[in-house]
Amino acid sequence: MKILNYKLILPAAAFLAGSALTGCKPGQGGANTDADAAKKVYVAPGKYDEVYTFMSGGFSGQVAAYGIPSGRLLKVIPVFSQNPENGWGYSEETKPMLNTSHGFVAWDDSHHPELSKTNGEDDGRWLFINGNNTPRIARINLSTFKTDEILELPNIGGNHASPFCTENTEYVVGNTRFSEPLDNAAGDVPIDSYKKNFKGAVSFVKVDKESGAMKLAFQLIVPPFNYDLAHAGKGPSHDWMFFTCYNTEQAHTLLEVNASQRDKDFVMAINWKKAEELIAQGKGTKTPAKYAHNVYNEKTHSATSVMENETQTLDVTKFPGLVYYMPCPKSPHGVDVSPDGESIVASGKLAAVIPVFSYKKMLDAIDKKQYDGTIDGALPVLKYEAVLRGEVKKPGLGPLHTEFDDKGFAYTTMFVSSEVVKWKVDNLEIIDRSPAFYSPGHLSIPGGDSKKPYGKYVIVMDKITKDRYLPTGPELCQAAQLFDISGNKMKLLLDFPTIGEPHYAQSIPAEKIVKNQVKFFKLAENTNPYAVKSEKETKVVRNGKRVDVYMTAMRSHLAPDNIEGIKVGDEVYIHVTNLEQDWDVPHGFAIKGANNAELLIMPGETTTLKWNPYQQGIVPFYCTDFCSALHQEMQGYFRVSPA
Ligand code: CUK
Ligand code: CUA
Repeated sequence: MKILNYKLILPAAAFLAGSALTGCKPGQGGANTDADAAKKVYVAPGKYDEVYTFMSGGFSGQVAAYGIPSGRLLKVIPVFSQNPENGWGYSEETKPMLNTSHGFVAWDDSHHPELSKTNGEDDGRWLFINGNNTPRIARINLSTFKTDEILELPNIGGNHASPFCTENTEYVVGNTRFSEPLDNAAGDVPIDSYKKNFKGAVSFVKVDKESGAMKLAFQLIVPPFNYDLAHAGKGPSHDWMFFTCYNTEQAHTLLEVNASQRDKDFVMAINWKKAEELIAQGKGTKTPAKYAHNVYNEKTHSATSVMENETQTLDVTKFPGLVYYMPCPKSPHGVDVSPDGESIVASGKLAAVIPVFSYKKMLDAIDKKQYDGTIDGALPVLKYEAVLRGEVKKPGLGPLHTEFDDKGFAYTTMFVSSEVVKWKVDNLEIIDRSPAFYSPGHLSIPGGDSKKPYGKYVIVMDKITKDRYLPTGPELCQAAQLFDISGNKMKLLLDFPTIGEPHYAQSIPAEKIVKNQVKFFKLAENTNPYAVKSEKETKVVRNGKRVDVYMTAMRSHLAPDNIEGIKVGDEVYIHVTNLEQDWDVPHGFAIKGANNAELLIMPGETTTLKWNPYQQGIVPFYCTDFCSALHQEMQGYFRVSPA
């Protein structure tokens, strides 16, 4: 079957699949809306959820943390987008986080959260997330739920296939969605010189074991395909990364037709250990590249942005043994590695089977040179039959993504037929299927891409909501669905709305996060140059047109609270230090009519708002976060006098 515009037929396919499989009308959707399901998602008042789910905010550019099984939204973590709610990207301290080689970019499109791993298990330390548009990878500190680092990636045209952690978070790895000429070699080339001038680049970002600090270690220059999701090997396959490639036709126009010609595209297997060795031996080529590296320091509570100017590249066609291709039916979108590291499960979104490759057979095929030609005359394509462990037959239409539970089962989303399919990893037999509403993309099982899945739940992220919620005009909320997978049959428990588009989520038992929580920042350790440690130290300092206000916030007043001597045309920096040393006592700060945002200052933190008073008058300011019975008294005035 040739699906030319499968997105257009989705709702129909979704409804059909739903009806056929459950006998339910759309909108009722086979939900087990019974007392048992209600009980399973009920988290009593005052009780905590069992699992954290970190969901990408899609075109909001942020990350959202949910509690599971309740589906309660706990926090929106600002990452790539300005967030007026807490001044992210507005305060002087956080503005550098959004710096890029293109200047200040206050938005992105985030798709794939990835938890850091130790020995192949989620360790609860950091969460990585990709910026798809302006290629970036961010690192969120899960003890503070703050974005601590954002690294731009040069030489790539869309950081969709990203980020994926190797087994001990040695690297986070990303690859391009759109091949393009390397940045430094761009020149003025015609688009139809695609095959000659365009390239892919797989970025290996080294992660420091202690601090989590990221550094672009090297980039592998690969053929100009479109690259899609990937996973690192684990256990026996530890040294390898597996990427899906589509558009191996190398089309540059009308991809919906031209990139769906070949019967098989590829899974690209990269021996990253070997690449690392080659780099260590000095085989890398130093290549000019411009990319921003932004770091938020949790002691100064402020960020710095550095522009890097070089990367190291390896042209994989020049180093035999680095890259192999495994043929994979048809425009694969995802590849997932079983907990034991042996089965490599790819999903061809236009295919009618799920091919499961064997890592052992892959090594054998490499040893025995069981090739089916080469790419660019250098990169071996391994024979499909030689590397295949088997195929999951008739899984449904449009297999996309797979995760694993703790009992030897895999769960795959079917985008076109709108369902989740459960199959057994050892014999590839389908055990159960359940409709999803509608058109699921990714799914997330706690620990489901790790060596040791926790199982119990699967959260399915749907691309289309249609009739699941009260209508909200033309734009409907996006949605996730929670299934109980503790039994033999999957059971739909809950629908819950999400922010932006929830492409993917990673889920982790709550105890791994809760134990590391920072409840407030220690004032004594605050090294922000504008911090004041007591009310006595507050002051207003003028230097030409620049005025620095060193202010403190403490229940229930801001000090100083009557500030005169400001002139029209001044540049005023208000540095607010929150003197509180207790959990959950932020203060806010906002100025009437300031063309900016508010600040939300955590206990022990110093944050700065820049303000340009443009007209004479008395201008009130106040605390925006209800902090005590006397919160409404937490206010003050500026007097702005003529220049
Ligand atoms: S996803 Cu990015 S288009 Cu299948 Cu990972 Cu939604
Ligand atoms: Cu401080 Cu309200």
